[in-house]
Amino acid sequence: KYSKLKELGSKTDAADSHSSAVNKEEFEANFVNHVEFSLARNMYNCDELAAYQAASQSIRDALLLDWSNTQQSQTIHDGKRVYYLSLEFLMGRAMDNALINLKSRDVVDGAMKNLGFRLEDVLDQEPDAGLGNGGLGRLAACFVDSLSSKNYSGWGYGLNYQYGIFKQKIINGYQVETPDYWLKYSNPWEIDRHEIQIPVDFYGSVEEQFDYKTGEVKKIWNRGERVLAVASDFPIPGFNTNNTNNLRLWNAKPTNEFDFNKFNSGDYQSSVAAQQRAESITAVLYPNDNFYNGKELRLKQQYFWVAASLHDIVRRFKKNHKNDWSKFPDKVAIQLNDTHPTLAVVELQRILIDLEGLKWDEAWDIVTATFAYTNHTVMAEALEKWPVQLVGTLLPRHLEIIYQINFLFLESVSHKFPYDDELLSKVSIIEEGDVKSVRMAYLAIVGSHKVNGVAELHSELIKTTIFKDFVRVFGPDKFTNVTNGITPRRWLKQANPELASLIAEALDDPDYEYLTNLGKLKQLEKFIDDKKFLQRWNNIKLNNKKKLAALIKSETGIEVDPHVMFDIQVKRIHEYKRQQMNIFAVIYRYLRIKQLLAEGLTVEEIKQKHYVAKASIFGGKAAPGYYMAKTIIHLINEVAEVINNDPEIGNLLKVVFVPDYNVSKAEIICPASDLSNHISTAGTEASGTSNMKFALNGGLIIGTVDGANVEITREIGEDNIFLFGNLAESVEDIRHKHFSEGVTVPESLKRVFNAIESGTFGDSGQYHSLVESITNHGDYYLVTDDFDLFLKCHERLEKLYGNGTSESDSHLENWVKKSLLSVANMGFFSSDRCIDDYAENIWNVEPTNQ
Ligand code: 4GP
Repeated sequence: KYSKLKELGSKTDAADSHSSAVNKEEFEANFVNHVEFSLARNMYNCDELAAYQAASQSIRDALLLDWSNTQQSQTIHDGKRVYYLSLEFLMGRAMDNALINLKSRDVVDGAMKNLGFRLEDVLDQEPDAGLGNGGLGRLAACFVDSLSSKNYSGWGYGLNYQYGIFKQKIINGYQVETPDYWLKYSNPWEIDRHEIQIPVDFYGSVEEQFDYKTGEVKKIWNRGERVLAVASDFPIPGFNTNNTNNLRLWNAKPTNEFDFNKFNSGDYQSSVAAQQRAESITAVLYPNDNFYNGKELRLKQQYFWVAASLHDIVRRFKKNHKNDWSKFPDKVAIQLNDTHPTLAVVELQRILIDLEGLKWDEAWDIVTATFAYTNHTVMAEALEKWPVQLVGTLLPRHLEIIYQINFLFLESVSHKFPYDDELLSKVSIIEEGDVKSVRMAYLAIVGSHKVNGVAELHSELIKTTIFKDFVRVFGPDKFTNVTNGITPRRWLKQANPELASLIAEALDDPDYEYLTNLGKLKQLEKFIDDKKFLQRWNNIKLNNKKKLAALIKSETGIEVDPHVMFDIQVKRIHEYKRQQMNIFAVIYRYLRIKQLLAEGLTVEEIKQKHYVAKASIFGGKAAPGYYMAKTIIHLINEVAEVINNDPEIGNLLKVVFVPDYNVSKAEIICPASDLSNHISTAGTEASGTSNMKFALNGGLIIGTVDGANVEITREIGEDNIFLFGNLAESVEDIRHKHFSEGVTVPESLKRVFNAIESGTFGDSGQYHSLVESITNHGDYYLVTDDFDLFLKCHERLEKLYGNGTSESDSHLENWVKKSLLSVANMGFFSSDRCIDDYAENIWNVEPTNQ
């Protein structure tokens, strides 16, 4: 029977290579087959949505061969595997990415034409997989792409939320959230693994049992509620390789256990309700970025996910190594993406001591050698602290283990620093106080062998601020830096095919090998004095701006002239990212333009002498409970309404808020910027990654000396970036000064506040708290201190941009050259480099041979 199956089966021989590239005839036949048999339709009633589904399933079929070959060969090879645990994977769309990584885009483009469809329209049918909030989740998505593309054996583990990040509508200028039921139509990229079901337990109590044979006390967790974790797998194709890793996302399902007590007492409804409650665990992504809000369901999500993932990882290990636990850290590396998965540290210790019978110390050595932790923020409000009482109720055995970890840790600290009680209370995993809490970041540090920040400045900051006491305790070597990166497959080839193609031509690299060797971009420098090349470069930018203008028109009705400067800020809305400062600067510009008009200057004269014509383009979601962020969105929209409808202004200034910023929109927006804003208060943005996306696509940056802006400057040269603002080392002093001496609002900003307060942008009452946060509440984010510097920086860069058309010679000389030099020097920011860095310095793994 087996040999017959093998004969009938697809080629699953691990040695078989290049099985995945899509063949046109096969694709067409497969497509029709899927239309007829998977979708139960026929070619006469196959609309674009059906075409998307049939095409995806056909491509997926090709992908699955590589996927199973990869799993098979990784098992045989038995090297060390990496597991990236992240509560968020902000994947965006899968189809175009799969076509690019399989190098089959042209073939499928042709096939779709044959079948009567335009590939672009079909691609547009795919909903974004919005299983993340912002930077942290998108980073995870870039990392799984690089793990595959660089031939590592590396899986992602996360949750398969039924509702991803909400959809943002703008109604009367306000953000309105609507649910994103992204699985409305079945998801062709998801492989249901109904057979992989892992029971996860909650609540209950801990019992002590005395073992007469060993004389030891055994801890037994008498569980309460039980939920099943059922796997869904997403193949992650690598670029230019057959290596296809897996992203495994868990779904919560009820067990078959039935509450007979309730059933017998006739309470059928509530016994079913309890079962339904199980599914709520993976129903929805919490929509907060850089913010901790301690909801019980969130803690349940965290444990559900880490328990299922660890069970899976341990099972895979045991298949090859039985109980040879000392080998575990040689075969398994687990990266904690922020503190969200920190309970995994406790769970592995529990598995080893309670279920596998290891001694505490032996188990703990294995645990700490396995885990490493990445910190993504220093914002105090983002640091997770779960109340002890909540942890104890939900996970009674885990709380005991946390206490034991803390006890032994503090004991070791007091050995090293005798009589330093202050230090003990500072580094304790348990925070005493009104609400006794578990400090998850401290638990993650103690349970890991390495801790990293995500840009040099940030990695230094965590050592000197939030984790400084741990540097004393563990020494500086435990702390390291891995500067973030982005995948050039999605963020150059997919988002900006024209530029990617020009670069391939310039580098004489028809196979786009530079996309996995991004340092090669450096060779672009030789075109710096090639005027024709610069013009082609600039034309591509113009084309991309036209595409964005079309998106803006269809989303907002606003007409933007693609020849004006596109000045963009898209990211989550947060006071620390300072969209408020940007919109205040737009208001200031508007007031000045009105003043100049009143003084008798024409629009043309203003363009010649004062301001370039530009569109200020914003986008981003606010957490539903973040009032101030929502106020900022409202202000932007009201300002847009006034300026865009002011007949005197023409194309001199337009303001746009693009609703529902997401990955697919970012793919249109990033290639279309002349200038993008990365203007966080120094020391607050851990890294930023959209700065990298914009720069890689030839947009220049206006930014503060913060996060990865610092390293971008080092790589591309300070002449090619516009930096301004107070430095991180001054921020604390300035904040103190604000409180002791009060805040000084510069004249420029006063004018803006006066305009707001006089009702120019609608009822001023609604902006009160925003203005007050600056004038009366200490201006925590230093808007008053950086505002004039921001305006000055704009003056400087606008001179370089030129006052004529964007095609003029001076524009080529002063602007387009900078754009080229930026791109040429962005090689460092490939996420491939990050993954190699993690592999070498944190995980100790090597790529597999392909
Ligand atoms: C983000 C940081 O804010 C951003 O600077 C960084 O680039 C990104 O992580 C990836 O490292 N943090 C979050 C968060 O998204 O929720 O803490």
